[in-house]
Amino acid sequence: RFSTAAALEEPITPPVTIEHIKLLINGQFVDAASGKTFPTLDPRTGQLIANVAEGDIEDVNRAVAAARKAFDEGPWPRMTAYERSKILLRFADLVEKNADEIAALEAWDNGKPYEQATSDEIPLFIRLFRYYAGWADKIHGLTIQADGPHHVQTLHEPIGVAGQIIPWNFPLLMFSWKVGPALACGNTIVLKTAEQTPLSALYVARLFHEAGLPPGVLNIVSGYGPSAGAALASHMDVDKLAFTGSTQTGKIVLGLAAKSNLKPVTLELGGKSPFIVCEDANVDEAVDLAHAALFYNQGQCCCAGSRTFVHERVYDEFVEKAKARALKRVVGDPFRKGVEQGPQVDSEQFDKILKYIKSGVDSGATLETGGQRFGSNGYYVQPTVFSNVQDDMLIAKDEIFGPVQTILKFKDINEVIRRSNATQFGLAAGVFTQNLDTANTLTRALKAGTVWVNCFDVFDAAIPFGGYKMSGHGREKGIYSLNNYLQVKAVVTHLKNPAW
Ligand code: TXE
Repeated sequence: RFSTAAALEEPITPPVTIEHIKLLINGQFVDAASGKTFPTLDPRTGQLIANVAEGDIEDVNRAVAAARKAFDEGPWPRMTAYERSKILLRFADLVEKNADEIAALEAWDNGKPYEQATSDEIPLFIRLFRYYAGWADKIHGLTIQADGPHHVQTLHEPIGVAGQIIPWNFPLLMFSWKVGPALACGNTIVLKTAEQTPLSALYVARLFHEAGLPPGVLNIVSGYGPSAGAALASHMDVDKLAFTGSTQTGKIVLGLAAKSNLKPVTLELGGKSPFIVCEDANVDEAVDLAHAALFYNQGQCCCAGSRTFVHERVYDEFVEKAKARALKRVVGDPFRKGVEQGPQVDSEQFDKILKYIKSGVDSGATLETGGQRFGSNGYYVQPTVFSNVQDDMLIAKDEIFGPVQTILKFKDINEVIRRSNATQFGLAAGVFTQNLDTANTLTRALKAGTVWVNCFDVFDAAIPFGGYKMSGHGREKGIYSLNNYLQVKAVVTHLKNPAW
């Protein structure tokens, strides 16, 4: 069964000391204007890790002013792209050198297994900055053949001050997806971290300055959403907003952007992604992949494969094996070796998940395993599997954002396409089949920003990510993200002698 809950009683001391708890404005770590702080808590115990400066409207104003000055007066947007690229590369090197400490902060603040932060999140973070360092000096416009005596070209210019609001599930990855392309394009930034996980961004932002980033180019405001976040989204001097978080808050920030200066907004929001196991699938492989697709990061992934559709011919075998796999999942202190699942990020998420589990039981789904908190300390939840889930149950419709697998049965491909698409979300989908025609039919029919075929959660820096429908607007990563941070200026010059 699960690893013993008793082992949670004495949390392991994380291998890092906390140095940065202030806001980063104009290259300086400073207190909040109000002098206020807020607690960031250890999800293993609910105890205090540190009190962090709490940014609010006045701090956002100061940070935006610093970013504006750094943009308007330079040198950042006017540096050669090669110089900017070298700073991004030096930063990536420094993160690599300090990877263990950064991973420890990430695991401590968020609750994710230290080993996973080290093996997945930090390497993806570094790779992403190296990828965008490669783009910095390859951003350019076009020359265009237009009718009439004109020489026409486009200039691709940075937009200006980017406001960025990130969540707590992958604090570093979300930092990289937003900061990497914005800086490569020559923008300046005010980034608000999630109140649950302010620590790792402050650490890496210091490394950015060591790497040579000029003051004011990257400002970090820790704080709450309705105060600091809303101030950023509605700021008249922020030229572009990028947000990752819940669909509900996405609607709020889009409204704030519209009501203020109509700044363009990219949104990466929630999901309820189907993971489709076809009748010809190798069941053992499908079980393992579907397990990882849901349980990774304590189930706190926007693209989690949270509706596991299984063909009726392999359904019983799949459910049996999925249950066995969940029972083997090692839950425990994220700093212990071999642990696959740590605590949920905070009491709010923990309570939300337990409520959904209760709703699953009440609505008649079969609870195969789990369903309770794990241990008596902190925010651990047992790996939970429901079978016999019906489309109209809340656990099949809402984003649970926890270690709760819901398994649904299907009969034929048209039915599973219709049911997969019958959701407000459209972030990702997984398809498990050995038949090329089935794979092609599904990949073309599914309304999702990413379709993974016989794989899941592949997060290469070059692959775009984003949602259809209420899972968001725009794409991050890859070449697509550059457009989020560039203005296109058409320059039309009259030609006196069009013959040449
Ligand atoms: O999200 P919020 P929460 C989903 C997931 C989770 C639920 C709630 O289902 O259970 O959302 O999580 C900032 N103006 N996702 O409450 O509120 C906030 O401070 C401006 C999916 O944590 O969306 C934080 O920095 N900003 C998701 C960020 O928004 C505001 C990842 C995200 O918080 C604000 C996280 C406001 N009025 C949760 N209110 C994903 N797509 O991966 C809050 N914020």
